Amino acid sequence: EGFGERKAKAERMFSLMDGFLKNDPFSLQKDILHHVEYTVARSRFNFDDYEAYQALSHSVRDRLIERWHDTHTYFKRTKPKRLYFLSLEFLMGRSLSNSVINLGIQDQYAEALSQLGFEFDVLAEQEGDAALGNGGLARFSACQMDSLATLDYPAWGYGLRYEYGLFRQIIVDGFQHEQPDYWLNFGNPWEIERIHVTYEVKFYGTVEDVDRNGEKHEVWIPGETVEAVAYDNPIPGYGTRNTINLRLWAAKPSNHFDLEAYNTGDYINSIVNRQRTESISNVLYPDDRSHQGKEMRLKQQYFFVSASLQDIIRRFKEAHNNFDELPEKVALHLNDTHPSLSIAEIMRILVDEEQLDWNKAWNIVCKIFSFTTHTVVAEGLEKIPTDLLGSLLPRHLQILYKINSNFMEELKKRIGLDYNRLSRMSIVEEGAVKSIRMANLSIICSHTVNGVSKLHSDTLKMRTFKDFYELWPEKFQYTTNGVTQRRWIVVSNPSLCALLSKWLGTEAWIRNADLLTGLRDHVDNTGFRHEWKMVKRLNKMRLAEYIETMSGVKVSLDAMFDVQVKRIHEYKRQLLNIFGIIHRYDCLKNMDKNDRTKVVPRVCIIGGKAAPGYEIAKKIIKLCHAVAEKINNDADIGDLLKLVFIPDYNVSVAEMVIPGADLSQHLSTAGHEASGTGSMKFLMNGCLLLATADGSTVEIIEEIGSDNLFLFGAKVQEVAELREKGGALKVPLQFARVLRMVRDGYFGDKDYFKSLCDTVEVGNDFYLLGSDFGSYLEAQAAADKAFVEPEKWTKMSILSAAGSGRFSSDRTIREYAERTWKIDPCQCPF
Ligand code: B1N
Repeated sequence: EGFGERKAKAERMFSLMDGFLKNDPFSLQKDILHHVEYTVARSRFNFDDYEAYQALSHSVRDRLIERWHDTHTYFKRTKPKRLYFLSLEFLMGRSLSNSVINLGIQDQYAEALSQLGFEFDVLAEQEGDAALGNGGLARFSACQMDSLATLDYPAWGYGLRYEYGLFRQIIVDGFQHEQPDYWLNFGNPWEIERIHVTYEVKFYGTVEDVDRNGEKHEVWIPGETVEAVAYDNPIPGYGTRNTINLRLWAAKPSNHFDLEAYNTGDYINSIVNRQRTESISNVLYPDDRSHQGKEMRLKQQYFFVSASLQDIIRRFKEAHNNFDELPEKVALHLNDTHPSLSIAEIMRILVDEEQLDWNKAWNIVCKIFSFTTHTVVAEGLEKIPTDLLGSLLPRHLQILYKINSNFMEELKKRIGLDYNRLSRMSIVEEGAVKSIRMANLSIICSHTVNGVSKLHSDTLKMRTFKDFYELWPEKFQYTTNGVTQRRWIVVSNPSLCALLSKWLGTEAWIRNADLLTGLRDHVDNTGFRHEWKMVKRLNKMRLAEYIETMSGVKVSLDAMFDVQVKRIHEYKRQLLNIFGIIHRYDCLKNMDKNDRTKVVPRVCIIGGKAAPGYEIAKKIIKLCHAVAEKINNDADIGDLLKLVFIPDYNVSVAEMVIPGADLSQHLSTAGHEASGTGSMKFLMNGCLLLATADGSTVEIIEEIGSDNLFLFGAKVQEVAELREKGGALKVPLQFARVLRMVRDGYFGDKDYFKSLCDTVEVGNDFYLLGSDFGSYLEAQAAADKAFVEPEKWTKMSILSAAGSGRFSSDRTIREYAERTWKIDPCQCPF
């Protein structure tokens, strides 16, 4: 078929299609009803909210698919350099509102639905979260996908389609219990199953020497084969036709599976065995920042890496015929070390399968990878025991050894025989358990190593990766994290969105968050401030209603809504917050009745999940409930203080909690939070921060000024010194008193809380709760003082949002694209 014929055929098909789908309310209604009848298979006269949601989603999906096709046809035709963003975690949350907003047809849909007797917002609530990730790292991946699409970059995301996302947290008697998140139960309209896009992924087996043209070569003879199937998730950009792809892999048994067993007649057993292979992509590991060397996790990583790279190489070969061009056409980004087996896998493909010379392959490979690390301390870095790796992926282990021995040779030439340093920099860690250091591998092979904030990057250079920094200073960069204002303002805070557009005189801030600085021009306008306060109040109402349904606690809208929501970790110091609340309660109890009138009423809100095996984190959750029980049932305290724990904190809960917060807390011991991205979402929503000088907070201060937030605690430089003092560390009396109350069983469960109390006892207090407590209380007092002057508070709130533009993931992505990936926008014409 010639080009002319193909074009004629395409035009005829397009005319049969009747052009693109139409977006006027009448056409939308027709489409929704069509899906009610033919997709959901319900009667047009009888369908409930969930069925309406399904039909609605399918009509949105159709529109996404059109743009997805056009975008990819355009990329294929223009052959730009592409970015492949490799991440084992994506926290996408819900898709409906986000898609409709990014497609720009929100109003049309609202009207179409109301004519059918439905309300858009009610249907949107029917959707469950896609929770294929743990916390900040995973939500940051999702924000970056939104920005890549919006800024027209030719990018693909790759991930795993876990059948069980992050566990659901339920609270029984104050204790966390985990329940499976079988999120695909009711179908998922946002994915497109590609039954024909499949790859075989191999495991186990042996490596054998073969002779190839008189030369000895190693060849892997695998022992088990699993098939990877692609599921595509369209990611629409805002204000552009570009719709990029997030391709997630699911495991299914290969058709060649266990032929032996079929022949020997063990038919039933072989079918049962197939289910084992399906289980590879079954469940997301719920621990962030701890790596346990589990075989299934390693299998997941390799399954993901192998399928993604086969797909990427296939696409490359379709358009290009020489691997020398790879670095000009392909950028591979490692989101943390989780996908770093990619390095060994691509070497295996180029050397073993494509038969490139090792050195030639290595030179190519070193030009295509970039790496972002989200970890601060060396102990948190990922390591894989060589025993495990060698049995699952014998050829890859050989490749890793060879990469390492080449690197060691080169290194000796550069630094001489400094054996301590050589062993620190080696990819292979000798020791009780010999293992592969995935971070060292990633650094060695990547052209750029990114930190996630300025402070984080300084720590990487001076401590965590000092040896590597001294060898290759030019590799080390930082690109401060960001969040997308589309999700975190436009979707989650529509009233603020309208207010911003009104006073900025434009909606352009939705694609250019720097324009938010324009709010500074209106900060002295009382009319503006009044509207600003009204928006906050509206969001507080929404949150208060939610709190009442979830926990039965009635809260006053006049109280300060004080929020700490994030994964539960000792370093994030939720315990500091709870101790502060106990102290506040204790003060109220001991206060003269007349003085109580001057007290600022507070609603303290805490939410977050503890990793299932993390005992101390689980005790923190229990303590929070125990303290809440006492305070909330103390009639004497009334509205002056309430404490509520919000169960099952996730993306959609965040969308409601964040806009309703007056104050948010970010309490990590300085030097432990690589960046932190929650703070950026609160900032955009005009919520004041109470925070330590850690991670990206340092840069937030540069943008909004130290007068507009409540800063406290030891600085990074002081932390090491304080730790050295150990038992001689000064701790305020109030801290000792609060600790004593918990120890003495004031909140019950004395024995259960003992080990928790021990973690903050003088001499044992690694995260320095005791020594930061005094300054924490001062910051809290400053927040109270500011809150009683509503005009002052509102100004601080406006100036927070006005300074949040730098923390848009659009800025993050533009920096990565220009500096690290060297890719250009590629906008599909309308
Ligand atoms: O990544 C976020 C940062 O804002 C946070 O400061 C950082 O703590 C977070 C293993 C992790 N670091 N490491 C992880 C997640 C899952 C896992 O299996 C580690 N998450 C972070 C975004 O940069």
